[in-house]
Amino acid sequence: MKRLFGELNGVPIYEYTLKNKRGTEFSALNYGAIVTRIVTENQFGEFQNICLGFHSLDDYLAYSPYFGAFVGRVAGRIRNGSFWLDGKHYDLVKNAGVHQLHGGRPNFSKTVFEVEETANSLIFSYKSPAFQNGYPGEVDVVMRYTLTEEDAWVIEYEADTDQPTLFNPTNHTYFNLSGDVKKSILKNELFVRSHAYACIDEELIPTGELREVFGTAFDFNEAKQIQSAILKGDPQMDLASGGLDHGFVLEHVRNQPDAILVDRDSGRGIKMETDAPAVVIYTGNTLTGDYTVFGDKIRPFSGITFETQSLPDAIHHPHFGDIVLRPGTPFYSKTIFRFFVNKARN
Ligand code: G6D
Repeated sequence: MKRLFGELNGVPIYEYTLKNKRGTEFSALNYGAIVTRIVTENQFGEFQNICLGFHSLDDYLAYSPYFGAFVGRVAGRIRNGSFWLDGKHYDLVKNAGVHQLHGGRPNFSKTVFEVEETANSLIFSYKSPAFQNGYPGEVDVVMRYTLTEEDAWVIEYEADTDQPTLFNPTNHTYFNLSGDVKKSILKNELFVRSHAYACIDEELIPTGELREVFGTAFDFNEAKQIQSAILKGDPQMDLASGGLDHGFVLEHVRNQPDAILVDRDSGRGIKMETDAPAVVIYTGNTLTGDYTVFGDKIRPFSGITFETQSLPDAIHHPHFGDIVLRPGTPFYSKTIFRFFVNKARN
């Protein structure tokens, strides 16, 4: 099912909606593969949208801090917007001071995709031209969102290149499980199966140090309220405007979630599972500006992202893992967000 959402340089922008038998709805645009709404039930049987977004395309064009967006070719910051690969030096488009953020400009979040609809999936495809934003290789990208009958949102990324290049995509949906943008995510309980995170500098770029979480505010191996971590404090959080904006190395236990987020008031929760080596968790620390989200003023901590990926700036830190995409070895990665609700007892 689709409806016209707006028009961009004469190109129609559609909002596609998937719905399952439980009544859960999931909508996304052919622009940026942006997830505009995820409507799920709370413990009282009310269906509400649990992600940040806008009602109009104009707002996405003017304000969006990557709301719901497909991010690529490379998520996060690349120091000095340049890198060496196979003995060659590449200069990238710099869109964060002298650095590159989320693939440069225009990146996937600002791209119009071909979309194919199936009964429970939306399949987005795009051919990213060689040297787009400075990256070598023409890359064929196919990304699929599926909404299952069991309330799982599945993201599958596939890519193929004709030249060695970098590829490390993610999705930038900000969840607010309360269904009410006025409520912050600070009281949400967070579990992350991670023993170490990537330290950042004052420009939010990984320094290369992987620091153990034990005994620090970054230890979410037992679920705790996000605000308790922030109150405990850590100089690393100060660098990120008083919250999380860090890559966590995931431990991955078979058939177990990598992260869990719970909002006790609404009864809603999410279990996140991924095959990606890491997740950048951003608690919306710098969500400010002169705009509204579904009618409410944007505020810090009004959403939280789970940006599954290899650690940011991996190309400059060999121990962060390999994000080089080579011809003949296609990229595949899968992330699942399982939505659940703990119903109120009568
Ligand atoms: C990402 O890590 C970054 C943040 O620093 C940035 O502000 C946001 O995207 C827009 O999560």
